[in-house]
Amino acid sequence: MTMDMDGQLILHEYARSGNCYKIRLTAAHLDVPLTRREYDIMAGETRTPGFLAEVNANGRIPVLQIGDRFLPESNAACFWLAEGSHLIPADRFDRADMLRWMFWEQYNHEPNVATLRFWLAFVGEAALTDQQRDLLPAKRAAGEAALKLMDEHLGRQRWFAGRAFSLADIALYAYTHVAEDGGFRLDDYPHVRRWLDHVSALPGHIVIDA
Ligand SMILES: N[C@@H](CCC(=O)N[C@@H](CS)C(=O)NCC(=O)O)C(=O)O
Repeated sequence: MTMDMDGQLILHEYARSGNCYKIRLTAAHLDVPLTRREYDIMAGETRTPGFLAEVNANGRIPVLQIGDRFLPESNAACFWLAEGSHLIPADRFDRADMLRWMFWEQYNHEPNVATLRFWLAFVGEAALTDQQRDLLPAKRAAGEAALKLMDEHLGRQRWFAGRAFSLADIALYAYTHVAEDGGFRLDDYPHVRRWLDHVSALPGHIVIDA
């Protein structure tokens, strides 16, 4: 596909992050090249005065740099990349429904499914603060509720929004396919399992960095 890319695209990222992977997966489906710049979030590299001043005042990756402009928030960056492409439904309702699932991902899914992956597989349970440890049961229950809702939806339709694979599927795939790192059992969600296989079988698919 042809796109006006306003110059070079640089992804400021931490390669193991699902939020960063969403953007790489979107770009892969669109055959858009990205230059990758890695930050060690475990060492606080997104919290330096230089990063806060120049890249993202919110102190987080991913950030998609488009020429001399910086776009934080994974789903916003995916949306910028996919504008006018087959990854965004043409139908007005389906397009809004795609955004619904992307907002839902950020509010109901990522703060639970991704946070447990980060705490348990990256930080390690022994190194959690008391406050984090107290939050584990609530995060577990909320993550399971999110996966159950996805499973019910995918029992009725093949893709999240409309009749085709879209950014909603990319946004939700990123942390769902690695949910077992956070202690979730994907076998409890057979429709989710089948959908994960459909997504990973698509041409253009790439895997997350280990
Ligand atoms: N809502 C943001 C979340 C970004 C986020 O939480 N980034 C994490 C890694 S996935 C981060 O940069 N953590 C490092 C820190 O907070 O210092 C998005 O979707 O991009």
